[in-house]
Order: sequence, then C-alpha cells, then structure tokens
Amino acid sequence: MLRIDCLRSIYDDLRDCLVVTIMGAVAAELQSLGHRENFFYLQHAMGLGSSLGLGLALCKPGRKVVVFDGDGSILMNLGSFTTMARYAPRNMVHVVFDNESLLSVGGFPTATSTGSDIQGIARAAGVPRVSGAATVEYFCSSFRGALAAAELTTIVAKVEAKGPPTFLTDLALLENRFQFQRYVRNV
Ligand SMILES: Cc1ncc(C[n+]2csc(CCOP(=O)(O)OP(=O)(O)O)c2C)c(N)n1
Ligand SMILES: [Mg+2]
Repeated sequence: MLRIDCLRSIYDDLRDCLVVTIMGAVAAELQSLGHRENFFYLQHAMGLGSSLGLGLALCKPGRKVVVFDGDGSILMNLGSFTTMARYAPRNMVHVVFDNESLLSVGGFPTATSTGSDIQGIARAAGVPRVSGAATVEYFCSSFRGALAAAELTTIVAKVEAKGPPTFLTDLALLENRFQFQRYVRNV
C-alpha cells in the first residue's frame, strides 16, 4: 500500500477539517494532491504533529482535526498517546503512516521494523478507538468511520517506504503558517 494512494482516497473528506502533517514525504505528497488553506505542514518539530493536533482539537471542538503522522515521529513522542487519551477529544483522527522507516532522511529502519507495535501502544495508553489498515479500501473506510464516529481514533496504516521524487514545494513555511493561522481564527 502506498501512502499517496491512501491520501488520494480521502482527499475530498478533508475539505472542512483542520489538517496537520509532519514534515517531509507526507507533506509533499499531500501538497502534490492540492494545497488547501486548512492544511498545515509542521516543519522540523519531529514528533509533535499529534501534540499540535490535540491542541487544535481541544480549542476547536466544532471542527474535525486530522493528523498525518509517521512511525519515526510518533516513536519520538509516545507520551503523546497518553495525553491524547487523557483528554480524548471526540473530533480528532490521528493517522500514523507506518513505513518502518525514517524515509524522509534516507530510509533508516525504525523500531516498528523490529516489532514495536504502535497500535498496541496506543491501546495501552487508553486511546478509545484504534485500528490498523493494510489496503487502501480498508484505510478509506476506516478513516470515514473515524470521522463519523466522534471518538478519538488512531489508525495505523502500514505503507511501503516509498515517497515522492522530491520533498521541495513552492509553499514557504511562513506563508503556510500565517495562512493556516488565519483560517483557524476564522472557523
Ligand atoms: C528532532 C528532530 N530530529 C530529526 C529530524 C529530522 N527528520 C525530519 S523527518 C525525519 C523522519 C521522519 O520519519 P517518519 O515520521 O517515520 O516519517 P517518514 O519520513 O517515514 O514519512 C527526520 C529524522 C527533525 N526534523 N527533528
Ligand atoms: Mg516512517
């Protein structure tokens, strides 16, 4: 399963959501499908995508918040699961694309390549809805189910360690930051 195909399958469902991605491959892939002012690509702060998403979800309870995370990133911030579970915002969908790799910096294997189980960690932390996905169809239906469920959900999608040809885009970090901030303020 390719991450870009997962993103494509749910792209239209993101229209009214506040969307946060981690940096690197997933940010470039989502942008390649078409940037929107409700998308924020968190640069550099590796591991903190879910933390940012949690803050947004708590501040904007009337909006769905979607986080596109990575295995390497969430492994750096596993405590985020316990904080997410503690506050359990009903409007947050946390997707972890697990390619068992730090793909964006050259493809070094992560601990999920040797058996660490992100779904198990999320469950143990108390996240109320946790599921896995290994096909695009299943991912798409799980994601739509999570949006409709109104309960904090983590979906761990096992994907190939394949990314876009380049991570460079023409959207500057600050431009994205101010645009997203204005969008959030006005919703
Ligand atoms: C604190 C910190 N350490 C290292 C980096 C460099 N870095 C950027 S993306 C990345 C890999 C992210 O891995 P993962 O979350 O699995 O996403 P993938 O690249 O596989 O899509 C790394 C190590 C960083 N931005 N911040
Ligand atoms: Mg990865």
